Parts: sequence; C-alpha cells; structure tokens
Amino acid sequence: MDLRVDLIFIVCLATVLGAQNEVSSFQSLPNPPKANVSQCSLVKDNDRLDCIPRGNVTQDICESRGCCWSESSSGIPACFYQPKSLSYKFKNITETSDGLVAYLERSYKSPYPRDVALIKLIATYQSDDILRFKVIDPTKKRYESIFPEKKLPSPATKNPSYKLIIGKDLQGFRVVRKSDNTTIFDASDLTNFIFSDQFIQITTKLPSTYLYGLGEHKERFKLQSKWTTYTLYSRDTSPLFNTNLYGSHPFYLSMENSTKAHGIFLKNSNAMDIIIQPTPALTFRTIGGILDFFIFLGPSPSEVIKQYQQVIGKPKMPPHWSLGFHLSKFGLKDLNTTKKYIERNLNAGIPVQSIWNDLDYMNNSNDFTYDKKKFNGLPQFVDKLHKEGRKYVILFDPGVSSGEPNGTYPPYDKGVELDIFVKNSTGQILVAQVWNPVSTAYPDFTNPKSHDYWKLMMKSFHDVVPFDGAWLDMNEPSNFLKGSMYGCPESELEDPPYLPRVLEGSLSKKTICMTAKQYAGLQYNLHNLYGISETNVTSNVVSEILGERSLVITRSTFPGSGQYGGHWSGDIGSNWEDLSYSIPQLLDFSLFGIPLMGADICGFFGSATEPLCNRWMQLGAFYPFSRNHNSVGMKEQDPASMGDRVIRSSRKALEIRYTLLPYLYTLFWEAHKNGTTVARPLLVEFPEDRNTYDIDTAFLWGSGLLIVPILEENAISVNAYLPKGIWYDYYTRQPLNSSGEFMDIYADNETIPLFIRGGQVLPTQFYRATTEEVRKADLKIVAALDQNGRAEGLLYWDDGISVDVGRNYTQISFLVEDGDIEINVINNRAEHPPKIFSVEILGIRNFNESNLSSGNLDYVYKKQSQSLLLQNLNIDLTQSTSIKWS
Ligand code: MIG
Repeated sequence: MDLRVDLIFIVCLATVLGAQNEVSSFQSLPNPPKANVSQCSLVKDNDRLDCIPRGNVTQDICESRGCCWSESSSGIPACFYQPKSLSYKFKNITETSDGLVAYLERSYKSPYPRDVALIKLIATYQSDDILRFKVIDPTKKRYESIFPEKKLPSPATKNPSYKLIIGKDLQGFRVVRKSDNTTIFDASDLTNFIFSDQFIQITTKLPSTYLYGLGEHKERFKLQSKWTTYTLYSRDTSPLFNTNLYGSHPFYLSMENSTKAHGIFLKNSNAMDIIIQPTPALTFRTIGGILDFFIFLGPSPSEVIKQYQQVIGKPKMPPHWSLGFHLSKFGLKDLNTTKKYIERNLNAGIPVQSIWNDLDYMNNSNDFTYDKKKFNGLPQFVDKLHKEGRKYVILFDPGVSSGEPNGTYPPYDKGVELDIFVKNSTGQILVAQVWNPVSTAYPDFTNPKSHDYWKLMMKSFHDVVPFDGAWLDMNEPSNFLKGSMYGCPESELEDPPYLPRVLEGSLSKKTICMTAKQYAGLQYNLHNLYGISETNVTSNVVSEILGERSLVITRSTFPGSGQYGGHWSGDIGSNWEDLSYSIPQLLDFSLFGIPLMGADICGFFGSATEPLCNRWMQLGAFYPFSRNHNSVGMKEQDPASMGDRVIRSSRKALEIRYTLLPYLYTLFWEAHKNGTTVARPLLVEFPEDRNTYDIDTAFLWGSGLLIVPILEENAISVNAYLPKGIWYDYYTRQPLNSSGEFMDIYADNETIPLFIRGGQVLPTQFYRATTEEVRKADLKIVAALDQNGRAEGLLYWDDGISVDVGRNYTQISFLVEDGDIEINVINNRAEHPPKIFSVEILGIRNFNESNLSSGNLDYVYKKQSQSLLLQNLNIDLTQSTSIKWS
C-alpha cells in the first residue's frame, strides 16, 4: 500500500474509532503485577477466566500478562486471570436522580493495546423492571450502536424490583432482584474486565445454566454452557454448527433455579464472542463500541421478552395476506416455468397465496430490472394473480451493478449522483462483486438520503411490475470477493488485536472491508447493521409505494429488525436434522421480537425426499411465515411435485392454518401491541414447569394451540410433553387430561399432532383457498374448557392492510364461564367484520337441551367427544351478546 493512502487512513481511523491520539484516554500504564501462585491455585477449573483466548498459548505470554498458568485438559484455559486482581478500581461513585455514576481507573496494562485508563459507568434506573448500565470513555466519544433506533421513555421508577450493589466491599458491581435476592448480573469481581480500544470484555457469573437466545446460531433452543463460544457477526453462510450466521442478537433469556426469569441485552453492534463456561459464567467480549447493557427483571419469561421489546421496539403488524402459504424457488428460470409451478399446485388444491421469484427474474442479475425475454408478460401475470386474490413477492439484493455502461442503469447512476454508495477507506465507491457479472456497489442505508434513492428505484420498478412484497437477500452484506475488488488496506480494523471466532478467521471474508465508510461510520462498527438498516428503509418505502402495510422478509437481522420485517433461516439443508433445528431457530426469533419467521419448507440445499417433505410441509404450515423455497438445480419439492401423499398432507395442514388465520392474526396483533410471542416456546407459557426448559421439538401458537411435529423419518408417533391441564386433540376434539407428562401420540403419515389447550378460545374461520376469501367467510369460535369450565380468548379484526394499525379495528373478547359464553365488543371500528356462524364448546360432560338460553338454537351435542356445537348463529360483531347452555 502506498504511503499516502496509509496516512489518510490513519487519520480517519483515529477520528472514527475513538482517537488513539488522545493522551487522556489511552495513558501508558504499568505492566501487570506477577500472578500470585497461591491465589492462582485456588481457582477451580470451571471458574478459570481465559487470559489468552486466541493465538499462541504459552507460559511466557501468560506470565507477561500477569496471569496464572497451569496445564489443563482440553477446553479449559491453561492461562487464566488471577482472581481479585483489581484491574480497575473505583475512583468515585455518585448517586444521580435516576441511577448513579461511577468512575473507575485501570491499575495496569491489559494484554490489549490502548486501554481506556479512566472509564465511566452510568447506571440508569430505566423502569421498575429495567436497569441500564453503560460503560464509556468519559474523555472521548466512542462509537455507539445506531440500532435499535427506538427512543426510550425518560427513566421513571416507583419501586424498582432490583438493586445495584456497587463498590464498598465489592471490586465491581452486581444487580440483585430484591424479592428473592437472586443476583441477576454478577460482575462483583472485575478480574478479567478490560476496556481497551478494540477489546472490551466483562464476565457475569450466572445464577443458572438455563440460557436461551444469543443468535443467530444453529443450536438447540437451550444453549450449551460447557466452554461454548457463540460468535455474533453477520455472515452469509449456510447454517453450520458453532458458526456465526446471518444475524446478530446479543440478548439472552435466563431461567433461574427458582423458575423466575431475567434477560440481558448488550446493545453493541461490533463483532463479538460470547463465552459460556460451566462456572456457570458468561463473558461478553466485543471488539468495539461501548458496553450498554439492559437488564430485564421479568420475573416471568414473557415479561422479560416484553421488557426487551420496550427497548428494541415491537414487531411490525404483517399484512393479513402474508400469513398465507407462499411458494418460491431459486431457478424458476422464466415466466412459463413460474406459471407452471404455481398452477400445478393450485390444481392440486394447495392454497398458494403468493408466488415468489428469486433473482431469476432479473435482467443480468440487476435489481429493478426484469428479463424481458424470459419473463415476457410478467406485469400481466402479476395483474392476473392480483385478480385472483393472490400476491407476488420478489427478491432484491442490496448491491447494485456498478459495471453497466454509463447512463444505462439508473440504480447506479442515480446512486452516484445522490452519493449514496458505501465508500472505501480512501473515499471512492467501494467496488465488490455479488451476482453482477462485472461489479457491485452497496447503497448505504444509514444515509438518510437512501430512503429517497431506494424509493425512486422501487417505485419506478413497481410501476412496471406491481410486486407486493420485498425479499431481502445477501444483506450481511454478502460479497463474493474478500473485502473488495482490490482487497482491503492493512489496518487494525481488518486485523484487530483480537479476532472473534468468525467463520474462516477473517472479518472481511464474504463481505466488504472493515475500513469501508458509511454515513454513520465505519463498516467495522456498522457491519452487523447493514441488514437492519436496509430492512428499515425498505419497509417504509414499500408501504409508501403500496399505500399499505408492506411485507419485507430479510436474511440479516439485528435487535429491532422485527419492527420492519420478518426473517427466514436461510440456506438450510433438505434433511431431517435441519427440519428439527428449524424449531429452535423459530423460537429464538420469537425471543428476538421477530415473530414473522420460518425456514425454507423442505429445505434449501439438497434433494428433499418424499417422507421428509411430507413431514416438513406439515410443520411448515405452522411456521408463522410459511414458505416452501428451494435452491437452483435441486430436485423440485413444491407439494404438487411430491406426489399424492405430500399433496394430501399439505392440504390438510394448510387448511387448518387458513382456518386458524383469525387466531394467528390476533396473535400478531398482540405481539405488535404488547411484545408477546406468536410461535411460543413451552417454557414461556409454563415457566413453573421445569420439564419445559429443554423442549424445542414442539411449540405453541400463543397460549392456545400446541404443535407437535414428527421430526423423525418413518415415525408414526411422537413422545410429546403435555403440560399440566386439559388438552383437546385438534382432530377428534377428545380431551386429554395431563398431569404434566410425556405421552406417546400417534400421528399417521398425513397428520401433524395438534392440541387445543383447555381454557382457551380460538377464533377460526371457514376454510377458503385464499386469505382474501377466508376473510369474507364466517367465523367459527372454538372454546376449549379447562377443569373449571372456563375459557377465554380474543379476536382482532381490521382490513388486513392499513398502515395505521389500531385505528379502524374491531376487538372482541370471549369469556366462557358457568355454561355461558360472553362475546364482548371491546372496539367496534372495523368495516364489515365477519359474522359468527358457530360456537363450539369442547369439554362439556353433561348437556341438557332444556338449559339452552334460547329455544330455537341449532345445536349438535356429541357425547363421545363431549363437544357442543351451536351453529347458524349469525352473530354480528358490532354488539356484545351472550349464549347460555347450562
Ligand atoms: O448466493 O438468490 O438465502 O434463499 O435463493 C445465494 C439466490 C443467494 C441465498 C438465499 C436463497 C436464495 C439465493 N441466495
């Protein structure tokens, strides 16, 4: 690299990263004292805090770091920090009106360059259940994550459920739940605490080993705690074990031994490793930014998730149609193939709600173009879909071609004019390559002007091809070259003093240079935010163009992405293992506030076998985001291509999905309004039942429907856990009384076991083949009684598309008690809500016709399944009413 470039680079590095030139922040410190051998020998193997987490682990290096050395078996660090080594000491602690401020001073050099010698800790009592603490450099503004964008309300506490214990006899601090004295965050000993320019580390001792979250990973729902490293750094790769994947979510939920729950969120967008060790303890190790922690006191898991979403933002309300079944494939090479693909499925009776085109539709892989030869007639095809009540969704890659002849490709030319592209370290447009034959430039979605730019592009394309939703791929951002066309300059940003365990051991591999510059700063800091920034802009732009709620599905996500769109789990394999891992993935994203989530049904890579696709279509019908998608060149796996059995299974499961749309839609509204979950882990609903803590082979929709898929080849039964209570078989309506036990449930090849939970009312509708038709059909209310003959539920109804959610809507509550159902109109502003045709009550042991409130009710009582169906009710949703049967 030539000297001039080097110099410019150093200058810009110093200003953006945190200023190596500021004497006050990076003072020279004494060398660390030698470790005290007798102190070292007191440390148990499981408690060792790794002092050389990467690189050469030798006794010499270890001792030069002032750490303890003792050979160890694999996985356990041989070089570890000496306990109570007073890395930082408190200088002063001051109470403020809403928290406290403390200064700490470093005693000696850490192993990493540019220690921040004086740090400031700011604790804010954000609310009674949320404590925030930040650790910053008081002398110099460092980068702080620009997402989630959500503005927090001013701190307000009446009676905080926690206390922060700091200083005094402690070297560090800890956060304690007042009611039971559980330590939620335990940094009482700052032994391995480091705050240097590119290495920031803090360890908390954990109250239990039940941890969930820390995505995106291919992992069971319950995380491992045996010296496991979870790396967070957005990366385009098909999901592998122990690898950073598309999105980054530094949030975990913990179930404590008391069955209470808490959550921790580190708002930091830099690449990081999170290490869980058997102590149990957890170490956050990030290579930039600041520490900005939010501690959520729960005390139930659903409250933790709600509290988390108060900070990151609640999920967007999806358009109603987006809850239908979607069909997609990479390699639908022309319009004819696309048409045949959807038609054969419609002919087979599969209720396909939308068809998706992958980049095949593009001309030369160029965004905002379509191949006018191969896709000749595309606009007319989309119009026809619309007339039939169906939708059309297309893929967008963020990168636009920078290799087209001058003046021929507005997405590039306009981008240059508006100065919208990501720059390299020397200020030119960073040129890399994704699908474009020559080269690719990346719009910078942190630039406020990107909204107008993206809208112009989307709108001019939408004027031609009226797509209904945007599928955002490759936004990690992905790059087929390493860094750029010209590599990346040498720098400590590309090769930081500590490299998290990112795939292939390089930050710029499969993405752009860390020294690349965006409006909001350096790629080094912003990398994990490329996806969220694109999703944010796209969500707004598409709604503005449509004048409706938009559907945006994104591959790369970050805390807060749920406000703008949904997610799919990327390029998984067509195999039984990935079928099963799709559930923990789904449940993780429920914790992350991204409920509109699903995996490619029948898998992406590889050839799905008939038995696999059969079971996968059954499960996929219950992904909140339900889409069959497949890679190019793979055996076809749309239901129609799979033969009669898959067709029958798919129809059966999708028919149930469409019937349950009012319930599912209501769950999405509750999530949007309150931060609840849609696909719900059992432990969220039954936190006091420890049996649920390990379950990730089944899940719920809301509180009311338990879904127990078959995940093994050739299996026709499943050992399902039914938490304590009454559960009604969805198909037979027979009650099952569980004391909280595992039961073998039979499931023939065409059936996915489903149970309605006693105590819940589920609004359903008559089945129709499109979501639009379902919306016009009558409602059927299903009330499943609990032991006490009670049940309750909700219905939310609106036009399914308004951007202004919660303006013109109807809300109904159902309450069943003492042989009577009350249908209460809480809000009555939707236009033309459907009517209630029937109310079905499950769990009526004795029925006497003469007790019916009205003599002319049309009813069917089934003694065997103990269900009563009241039909032909024709109840209008504009007035509260009630029906009595005993
Ligand atoms: O390099 O657009 O995850 O769903 O079909 C692969 C082609 C690019 C990756 C996506 C996948 C999509 C594919 N894309």
